Amino acid sequence: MRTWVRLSFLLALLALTGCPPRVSDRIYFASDRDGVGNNLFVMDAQGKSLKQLTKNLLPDWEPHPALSPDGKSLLFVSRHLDSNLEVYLMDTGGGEPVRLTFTPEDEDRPSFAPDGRILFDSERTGDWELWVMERTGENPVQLTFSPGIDEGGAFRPDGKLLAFASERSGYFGIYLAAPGGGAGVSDVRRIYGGDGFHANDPAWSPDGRLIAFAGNAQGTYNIYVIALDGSEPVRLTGFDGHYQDRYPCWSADGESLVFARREGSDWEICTLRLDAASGSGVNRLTDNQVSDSQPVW
Ligand SMILES: [Ca+2]
Ligand SMILES: [Ca+2]
Ligand SMILES: [Ca+2]
Repeated sequence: MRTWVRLSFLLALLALTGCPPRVSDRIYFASDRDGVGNNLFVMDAQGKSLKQLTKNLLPDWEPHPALSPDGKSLLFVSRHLDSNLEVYLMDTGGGEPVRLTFTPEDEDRPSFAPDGRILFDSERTGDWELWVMERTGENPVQLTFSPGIDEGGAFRPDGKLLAFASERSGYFGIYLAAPGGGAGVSDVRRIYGGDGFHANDPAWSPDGRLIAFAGNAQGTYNIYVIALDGSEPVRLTGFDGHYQDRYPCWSADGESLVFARREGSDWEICTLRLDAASGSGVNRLTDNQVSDSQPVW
């Protein structure tokens, strides 16, 4: 019951500012269903109208696609042209991806900043840090300087806050920071996790009031949503078995989340309406023996 009071409060917060117009009604995700590689696919919000977007990505890594705010571009990582991961940019309609990074170290988990630049993590200094670069791949600027992995960064839609995951405490936690004027970030603070269990995959609601994330405080990863006022998060999944849920991403209207669920040996894409009953509102969009993961909406 207490969960419901809390969730109702969070939904009321969302309603306060209304919702922006829907940009994308399609879900992009990674899948090895073609038997060749872990490639990018797109489908509608009912799991229909499936289309394959890439054909030659390697099978042994997660592309971690990200969708631009206007729904016209995708970022992802791949090592199909190199021995390590690089960031690529492509049109959502298809076409040849453009390679943006050329380093001997790995890059991972890119996302679009509201100003058009690209946020990503890289191991180019010998430690995983957050970086930002121009849309052309030029002028990379290092944002974090902390021992341990910093990854999965996401700018709030207004660009004034940065959420990311860091294991600087020994466990992954969700952190907030203010983007600095030059190199680096300021006012870094941990809002959840990082103390005895992990939390990762932060995703801003379209109005910037809430963050969805995956955390394993219950022993396995579940999807949570948290406000920025320091209050406890609300758990949205994990009431119907021992699944692993990761990579939440909001619908453009802020009313639903898409995420990846591992049941047994492979992953499926699921959606969850925030106003549905906890755990019972999960709708599975894929159902097969291959991996379908890292959805973006
Ligand atoms: Ca690289
Ligand atoms: Ca680091
Ligand atoms: Ca599957």
